Amino acid sequence: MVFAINPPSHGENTFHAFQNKAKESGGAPASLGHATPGQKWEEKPKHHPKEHHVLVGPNGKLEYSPHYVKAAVGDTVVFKFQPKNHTVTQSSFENPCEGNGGFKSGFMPVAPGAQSPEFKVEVKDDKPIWGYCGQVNHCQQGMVFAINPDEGGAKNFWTFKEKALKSGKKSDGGKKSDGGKKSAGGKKPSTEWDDDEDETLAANHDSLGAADGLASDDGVSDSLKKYAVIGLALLGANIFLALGVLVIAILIYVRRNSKGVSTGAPRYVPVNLKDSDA
Ligand SMILES: [Cu+2]
Repeated sequence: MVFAINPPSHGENTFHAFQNKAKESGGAPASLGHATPGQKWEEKPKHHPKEHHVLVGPNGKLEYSPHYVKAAVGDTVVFKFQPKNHTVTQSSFENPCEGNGGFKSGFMPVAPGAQSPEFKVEVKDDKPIWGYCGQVNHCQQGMVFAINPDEGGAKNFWTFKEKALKSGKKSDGGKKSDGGKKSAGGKKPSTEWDDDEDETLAANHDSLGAADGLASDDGVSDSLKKYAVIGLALLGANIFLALGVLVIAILIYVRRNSKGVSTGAPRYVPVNLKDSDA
């Protein structure tokens, strides 16, 4: 099934000759004009390398979006850093929050509204690639990613993330408030549960962040700061108001007293009455 526009009716390049060439090529797609004799069509279409885009910390969240990607060998995963200060660091399935000597973006501080710096990871084989954010306590709050995890098997992204979350709890003195939830049903955690967990952990992290001076890296602690400022302002306003009321009260008191002495007294002192009576 071929066609031609304005083919010559004589010579080598007639439509008929073109059609015959198409038939000779054994059903493979014929290309107009370029079908030189002896040219063989490749059996397997070549894979065109793709770029997979992953946002690092979108909307201030401590996560990569998407959490994991499926990429073919030769593809590139482009990490785009969103505001705050994150990293893209390679680790291993066994130790999600520890570098394994592989790729490392280093810290990427991004101001709100600024352009997203990028970090590219080339997929060289089809083995899973695991990674995390190296910012203090981000990995322990589940900020991990994977390329080609075994989603049908044991080494899937969600198990990897659980490991990351657990690695943060060890240093917390064995606090395991979520133990019950996780084992219930033995299923992968739902996203809803994940969000809850992130929030409680984020709250825990705030005190830590404030303590080690990294509070500004956290949106949550930023809002806490705001509340603190508002609270202080309110307190200040209250004190100011109280002082004002006190000053007014003193003024009124002083004025009343002085009235009693200077202006009020001469008018109503019954001295005149006494005088007229007498
Ligand atoms: Cu991070």
